Amino acid sequence: MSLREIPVQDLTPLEAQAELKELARTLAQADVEYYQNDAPSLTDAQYDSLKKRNEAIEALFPDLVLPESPSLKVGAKAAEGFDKITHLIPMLSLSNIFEEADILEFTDRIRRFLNLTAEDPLDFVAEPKIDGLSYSALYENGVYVKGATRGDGAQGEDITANLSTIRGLPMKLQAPFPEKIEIRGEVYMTKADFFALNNEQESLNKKTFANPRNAAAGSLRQLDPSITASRKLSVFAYTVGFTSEELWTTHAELLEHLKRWGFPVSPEIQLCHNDDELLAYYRQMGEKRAALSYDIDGVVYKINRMDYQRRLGFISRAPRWAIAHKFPPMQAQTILKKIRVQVGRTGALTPVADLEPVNVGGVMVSHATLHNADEIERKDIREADTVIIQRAGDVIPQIVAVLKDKRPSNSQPFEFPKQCPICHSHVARDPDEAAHYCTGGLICSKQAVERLKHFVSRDALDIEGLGKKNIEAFFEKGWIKTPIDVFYLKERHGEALLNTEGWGEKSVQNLWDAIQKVADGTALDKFIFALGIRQVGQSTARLLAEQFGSFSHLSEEMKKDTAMEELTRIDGIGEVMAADIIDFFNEPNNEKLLEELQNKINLLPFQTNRIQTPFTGKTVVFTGSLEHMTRMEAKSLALAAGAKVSGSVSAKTDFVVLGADAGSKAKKAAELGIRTLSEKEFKDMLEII
Ligand code: 9MJ
Repeated sequence: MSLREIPVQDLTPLEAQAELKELARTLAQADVEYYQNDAPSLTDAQYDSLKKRNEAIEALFPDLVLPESPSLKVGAKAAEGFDKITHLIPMLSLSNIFEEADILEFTDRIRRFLNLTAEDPLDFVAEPKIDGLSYSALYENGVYVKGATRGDGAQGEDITANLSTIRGLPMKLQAPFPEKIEIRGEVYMTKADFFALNNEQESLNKKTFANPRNAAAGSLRQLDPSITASRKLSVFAYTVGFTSEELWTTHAELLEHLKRWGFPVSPEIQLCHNDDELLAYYRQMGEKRAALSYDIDGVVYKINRMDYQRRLGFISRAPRWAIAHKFPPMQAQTILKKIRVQVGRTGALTPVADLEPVNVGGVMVSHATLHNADEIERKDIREADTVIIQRAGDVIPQIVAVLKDKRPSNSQPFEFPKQCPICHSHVARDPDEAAHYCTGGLICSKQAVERLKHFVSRDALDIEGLGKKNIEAFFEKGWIKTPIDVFYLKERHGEALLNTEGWGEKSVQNLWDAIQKVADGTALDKFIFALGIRQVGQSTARLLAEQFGSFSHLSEEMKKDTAMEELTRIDGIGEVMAADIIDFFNEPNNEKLLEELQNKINLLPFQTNRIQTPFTGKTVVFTGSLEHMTRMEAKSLALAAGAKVSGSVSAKTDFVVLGADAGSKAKKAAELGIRTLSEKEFKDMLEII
């Protein structure tokens, strides 16, 4: 049983401590992915459920709250590249509720806090919760002077120039206005602008965005403001941070001032007088959500009276006077028309469900992932079934349930194909893996096309202008069949391309320039990644580039009997992956291709950003018991200093670090004439005092 499955009240203090640490790490990582990389790894509901569990454990074990606890943070730290701005007043996030019943708890809590009876009037303003990025815009004497992101709530990024490019944001306020005022709201991208941007990005072989929120974040957090200016961003204003003067006594009045000063304010906002009206608003917005031109992920309830807001203040980093009521993941019912099996670039077969198209929260969904054969069997998913599908955030739609009572009487369990649907080669399955593979290799045209798409993709050779659709078209025409053909395209098919519909002189020239750029100089790690060796992702490609320094060295070493040993000595490469790498370099077709590619591409040596140390690239062996550090600590210090750590002494060992009572390894080092170091010498060489 994993820690997370143990009910909070049953956790021992030791388990609680371990889990708090783990939760802090997971949530911090999710923050970085969400705020800085614009690529969330968890859905909102998953994130919130982990955060809730963290809070529940902290409530039971208050002594164990970590300094880096996620409950003490609002968002992510500011990214490198922008100057930091310290907010005049912290920029808060909102606490969340998920259930309708939680409304009563929220309003009850407020009544108790303010000492109001159930009969005392208590008004709320209910607003849609825009799924964008919060901004702060500072105005002095009615003129826009500074813009910031929320960052971690205390400090954000200086986006003064970027924010000023958004058309909806006024650069001057309509008088009268406070001398100094900080307006806060949300930057977002409409659904239509998001689709248009992604289409454009795709045609240029540039990164597409998973959803409008990420597109807005990626567009706003550009170091070059002209890029922000070229993207269509929108804003709403919904609150005020610092103000030199408060001209309003309720939130509703503030919204009127915001409009008068020139800010866009959501037209969906409503004044509510009781819980029933809040609930009705929540349901009404849930129904309206799909029809809105922008994404919302819930609604926000705010206490209307400013004097009440002041009295209520804040709990940790969220106001007590407001709460976000989130929508559940969007689900819909539809018919699964067909189970189709797709072939990927490595030959992996992935089943996909073709659905009767259905609107799920504003997005038409016609496919869902089925992961693998086991998943289909476990959920007993069959063609013609009526299914419930779910779309949460950016996650690919999934099938959550099959309505078995609606199953046709002649229904049959799905049989996974025994032949590749493209090349009809035999399908194999590794007993340790869930995936099935097409064994067709080079003769499978789908694998070939997918490999080509990968070869030129953004994280690989990054050939702008050679997007997925163009690769498919060029493959079909027979112009690009293997990666080397990219570099003969101009010579052999340049004329024909100029006469091809959709291509003009400028776009053709841009393509030649992009290909030439790759030929003139490509980083070694990008090239290794581009080859699409099974299991070799970007980080393994980087490891290989770093360890072997040049491509010729890597391919020479991979042909020797020692290849397996060489590879598995690298931290992060295991035997299975090593076997795939060795197979790749020893396959005769690949050998020829690699030679040709090396003649066409100027491969640049790997640029390491690691500091050079006396241990960089050296092999270190530890033996005996160390006095001032554990073996694990010593090993990680050596790895951090760029060393390889080995368990046994051989002619390839560069250093042997001797602890007390070092035995046979010390003797062997002496025999082989290998340099030995005392623990102190090792530390001195690392410049650790
Ligand atoms: C959004 N995201 O639409 C607030 N928000 O108020 C609205 N966020 C908010 N209000 C105080 N409508 C802190 C955050």
